[in-house]
Amino acid sequence: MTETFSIRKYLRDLKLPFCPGCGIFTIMNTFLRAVHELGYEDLSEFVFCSGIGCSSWICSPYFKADSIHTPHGRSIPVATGMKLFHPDRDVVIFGGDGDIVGIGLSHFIHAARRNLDALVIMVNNMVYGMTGGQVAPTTPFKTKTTTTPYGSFEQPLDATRLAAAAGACYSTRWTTAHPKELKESIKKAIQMKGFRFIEVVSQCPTAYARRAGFKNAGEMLKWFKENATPIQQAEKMNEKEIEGKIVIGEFAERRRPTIVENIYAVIREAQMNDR
Ligand SMILES: Cc1ncc(C[n+]2csc(CCOP(=O)(O)OP(=O)(O)O)c2C)c(N)n1
Ligand code: SF4
Ligand SMILES: [Mg+2]
Repeated sequence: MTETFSIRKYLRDLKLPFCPGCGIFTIMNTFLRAVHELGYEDLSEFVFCSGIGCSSWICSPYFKADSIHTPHGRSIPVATGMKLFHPDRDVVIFGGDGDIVGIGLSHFIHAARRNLDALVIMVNNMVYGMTGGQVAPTTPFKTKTTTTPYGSFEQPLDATRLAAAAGACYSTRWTTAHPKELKESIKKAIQMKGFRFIEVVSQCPTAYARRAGFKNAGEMLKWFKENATPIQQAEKMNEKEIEGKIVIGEFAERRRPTIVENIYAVIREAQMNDR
């Protein structure tokens, strides 16, 4: 890798729709930097899939690549069809927390269980950003949003732990304040097989920050840095100590047959038995 990194190489010449200070810029940049460092000259080996929401705009139509937008929450089932039809292409799904583990939660669990050969990158901005900042399944307890003006009364979902428990081959969480670790995880995940999940806790200065008590994106990044707790350390802490922390690191790493491998193995076996 001698050539210097230029994000433009992988992007169409279009104006990006994200607000100033949004964490999505970091995630988009980090993904393309990882791709560059792995030596991909272009994105032709990938197929991208996304749902609806700010985070779902990361890949389509901005990446110079084959990509598809699906209805809200349905990126994983559509990506399953894409992967079964084109097993040779690397499927990458981008989506928001609402998209992937709100409306799309059952697809997420089943894809991990089936071991769909795809990489899911979930932007967890802790809110429904594009629609104005409604509470999401990932909103921290007691946080004020447009639909919880007195604070959320629900405990948030731990998507990374859930993916690990459901059978994901790789499950990891970082924040936008950890771009180096995120980049290394993306590189590792691209080179692995099976269901791979990367959660990125990200700032939404427009629809989340102020209501939740942050002045701006910078304050949110500071909060990410100060509260990020490596999983090895978190495992030694009790429930009270871990409250309000963002547990980061690799939660699962394993190899098991993917759904594509299993389908073709079953077909081969059935054909042998029919002879
Ligand atoms: C079936 C359906 N329900 C609701 C909506 C409205 N809607 C659009 S985006 C969105 C939530 C977006 O939140 P998230 O997925 O977290 O993405 P973000 O904008 O925060 O990146 C909702 C509820 C929709 N488009 N389709
Ligand atoms: S609304 Fe929030 S998530 Fe959406 S682009 Fe603006 S800052 Fe980013
Ligand atoms: Mg969101």
